[in-house]
Amino acid sequence: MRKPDGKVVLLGDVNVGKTSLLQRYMERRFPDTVSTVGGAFYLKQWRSFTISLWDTAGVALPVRRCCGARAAMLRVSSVLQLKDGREQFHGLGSMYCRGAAAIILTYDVTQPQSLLELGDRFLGLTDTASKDCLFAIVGSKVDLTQEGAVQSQERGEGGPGREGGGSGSPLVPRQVWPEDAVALYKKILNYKMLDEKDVPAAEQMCFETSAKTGHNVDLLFETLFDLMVPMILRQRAEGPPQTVDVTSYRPPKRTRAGCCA
Ligand SMILES: Nc1nc2c(ncn2[C@@H]2O[C@H](COP(=O)(O)OP(=O)(O)OP(=O)(O)O)[C@@H](O)[C@H]2O)c(=O)[nH]1
Ligand SMILES: [Mg+2]
Repeated sequence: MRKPDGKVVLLGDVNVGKTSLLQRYMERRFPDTVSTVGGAFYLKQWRSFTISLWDTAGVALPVRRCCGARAAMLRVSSVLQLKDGREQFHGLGSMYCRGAAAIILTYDVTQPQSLLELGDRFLGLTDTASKDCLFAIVGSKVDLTQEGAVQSQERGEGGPGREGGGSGSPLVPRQVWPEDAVALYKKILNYKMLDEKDVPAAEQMCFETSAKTGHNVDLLFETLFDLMVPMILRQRAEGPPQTVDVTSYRPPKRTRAGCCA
């Protein structure tokens, strides 16, 4: 089987809406979710490319509550003890990011702490991503804010016939502003030692979305896919073949001692 041509990973604190964003994009609906354990992926065909979209857990359950599959994951990950007593599968997060062509750092526009966590806790997990990795900063649940609700109404998003039509939830004041997301984007460039002129502009890579109404969800993924295409083509031209060519395999010669030459 061919390896996917590119990998996109969603990272972010627990409950920010990573799974909902992916389900809105891939399944065109807004179903109830349960907190993700470990990770899961979808495959998306984009033009002639296959792209894997990885969902990850915002935080792992404490070790003492782990059992079965979670305990197995624990064995392959280094556990980081956080100040508030939670434990994080630090190794798993960076494992999911390995080779990623794009990372979606997700926060909740009504929860400022969720934006801070991206810089403090999640950015370090992206060290294993591809050297050309793209970063999108994505505010979720914008339908919960007054202006988000109005915008969606004006654009007819989440209208009748779509699951989760309209917000329906009580509106809350926005707590994170687009400038805060742009500041995080610049912090990432600093961390990665990238020059602003060599990467897409912050304004292009910061999104406010709603998985509930669908606001900006297609735009987010499709902007990333379009930006990934040149990278995929370059990797194809430079890199090793993506499939194993069994016809070119020659068994190693055997020496008298019976070892391989
Ligand atoms: N109003 C509103 N609620 C949302 C939106 N996206 C997600 N939610 C709700 O937020 C809660 C958490 O959503 P998830 O998608 O499970 O969050 P997650 O980031 O995957 O959480 P973990 O898997 O635990 O890390 C659920 O109750 C969702 O219904 C949104 O755009 N608008
Ligand atoms: Mg989830």
